[in-house]
Amino acid sequence: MIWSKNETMSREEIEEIQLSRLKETVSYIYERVPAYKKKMDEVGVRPEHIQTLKDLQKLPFNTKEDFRQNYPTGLFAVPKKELVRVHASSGTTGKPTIVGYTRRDLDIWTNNVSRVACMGGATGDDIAQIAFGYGMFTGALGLHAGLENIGATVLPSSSGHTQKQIMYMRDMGTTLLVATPSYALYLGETARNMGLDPQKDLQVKTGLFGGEGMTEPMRAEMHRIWGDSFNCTQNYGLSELCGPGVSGECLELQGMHVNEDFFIPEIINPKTGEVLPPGEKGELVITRLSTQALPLLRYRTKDISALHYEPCKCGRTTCRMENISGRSDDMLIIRGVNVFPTQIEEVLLAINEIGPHYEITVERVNRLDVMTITVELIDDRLLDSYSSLDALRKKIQVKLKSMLGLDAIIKLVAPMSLTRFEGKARRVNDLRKDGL
Ligand code: DLL
Repeated sequence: MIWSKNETMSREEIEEIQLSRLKETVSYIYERVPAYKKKMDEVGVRPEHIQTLKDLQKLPFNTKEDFRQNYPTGLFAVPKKELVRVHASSGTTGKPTIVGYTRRDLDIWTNNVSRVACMGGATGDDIAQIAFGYGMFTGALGLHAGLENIGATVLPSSSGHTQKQIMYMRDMGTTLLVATPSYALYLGETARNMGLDPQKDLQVKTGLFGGEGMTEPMRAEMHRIWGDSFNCTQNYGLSELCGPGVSGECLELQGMHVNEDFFIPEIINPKTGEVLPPGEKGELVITRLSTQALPLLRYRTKDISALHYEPCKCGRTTCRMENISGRSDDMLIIRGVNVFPTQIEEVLLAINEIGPHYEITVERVNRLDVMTITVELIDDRLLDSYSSLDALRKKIQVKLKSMLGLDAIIKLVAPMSLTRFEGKARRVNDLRKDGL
């Protein structure tokens, strides 16, 4: 099912809507967001200079750093009392990135998520279990609203308590699962460990996965668990651009269709900022249109992708972005949570007993991401006392958990035992790269 007729417009129609919304958005931001007006003034661009879609390239970029500098709500275009919802995602330091929505923003967001859900095969008959963590993360409430909007029955089971999730799945006859792809694999494995055959004992026919990338080996594994005819798609978004609902795979699996009447995607060379032609890989930059609370121009997502404009066999004409193949910064996604090494460093540096040398290792164990942080002690006398070592380990764990919301294994090692670097330090060892 195609949710909106705007997904099947001709290229001319799409571009016409984009241009008129772009002009409107640029004037709106220029009048209402002083930080962005200042940036435009610095490069000498005024709203009337935007006459064609190509003129978008005259505008300065935005990054997470702009959110940091304008924390918490300095990039908002409406006063706080006009907001009806606030969400947040990780920032590059201790402070999160705060995003907000007016009533109208929520309605647009919901409809965009409904489109993405339909792209992945969802229908009003589905019983949809949402196994994303409810809270400040945009994933859960975003998919929740989008699925309710198409008439599906939503089960907000949230993440965790995995065996209970399986019980709900079985007893309620869940037909659609929303989760990060790694959690979906873990759910499947847990079902098997509970003596169930997911293909016979459960009725899950559709998976809408996102919040982190799903590699092709992961997709193949999903089919092994849930069956060959399982509708297994992923969708994409980020909090700064409302959350999920930016783009999603349709059942043709030829990349993720961008909701182009609300988002203008560009691909740039991350080093030079130069805009690259369709088909070329680079950093995805997105302009968010028709938004009241937090309109954003040329937001650098740091995600690596490419754009394709040929219409798709599914009938949609919106452009497709290739599934994300990496990031142009060092952000890690661990169990769907965005983690910047700088956040970890900030916690470690505030603890007296440990030095500035550390290594982060992320692996996938039993389908779940496991993060181990190896930290050097300042004084090796601590190694003689098991109880002090254990207390220190726990202290680091608690501080990291409160900063990131994630558990980590902490290994404490003797002074001078970690590798030293002459150039840029390589502190992150991500061993999950090969798919599963
Ligand atoms: O993850 C929004 C979302 C939730 C999208 C649920 C889809 C489903 P953030 O927490 O701000 O927002 O994280 C955004 O997550 O820049 C990507 O690096 C990564 N990401 C999200 N979806 C995908 C995907 C949500 N399908 C960051 N493939 C983004 C690869 C993804 N990476």
